[in-house]
Amino acid sequence: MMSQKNKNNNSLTNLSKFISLILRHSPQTIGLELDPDGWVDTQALLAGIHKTGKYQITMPILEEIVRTDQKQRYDFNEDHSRIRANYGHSIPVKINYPEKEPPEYLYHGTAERFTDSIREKGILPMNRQYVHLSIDIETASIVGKRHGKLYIFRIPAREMYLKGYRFYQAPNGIWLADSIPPNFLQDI
Ligand code: HQG
Repeated sequence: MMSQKNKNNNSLTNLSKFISLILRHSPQTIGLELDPDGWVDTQALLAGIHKTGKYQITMPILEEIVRTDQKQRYDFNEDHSRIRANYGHSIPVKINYPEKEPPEYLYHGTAERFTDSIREKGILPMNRQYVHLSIDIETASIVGKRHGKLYIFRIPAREMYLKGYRFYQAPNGIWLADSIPPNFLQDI
């Protein structure tokens, strides 16, 4: 039998997934619009989610979700009057991710069925604004398995950087790039 604690965790996870949907892809679902830099009014988010009738949400619950999120998916502004997603958007938003020199290698976990297309066209942002890259193989495995049978590409990020390609870092250590051309895909 599922414990109360698990039930609570599951419902917080579902709520967090819904918040991701709103803040990354589809704010119009609850009648919101993102600012150009991705922010929405926190009270409007709470009211909009409440109105769906699907989730119990209060400011303390939202603050707990933001604070405890394992991947730092969300941020409040200083006085918590606004909130945004830190990465993963499909909507164009202007978040000034710091451009940084990456480590020698980054990794991209994907599904085997995408690899022919990736070898041909490179790694593209697809529905998102950026390609998301992982700092290690373990993290890339988790990302890739979401899509099916895991395949991991190694990316010589430092070499690309020295050749003029830009890399950015989201607040949680996830690396972002505009795209990875086929000639920089390495098998591991
Ligand atoms: C693939 C999650 C065919 C790409 C994760 C990936 C991450 C291609 C899929 C973050 C392609 C897009 C992002 C091409 C790329 N042909 N397929 N040319 N180029 N692809 O979910 O990187 O938990 O948009 O390999 O953990 O999997 O939501 O990107 O398989 O951090 O916070 O197209 O989202 O974070 O899938 O994941 P996604 P992703 P959260």
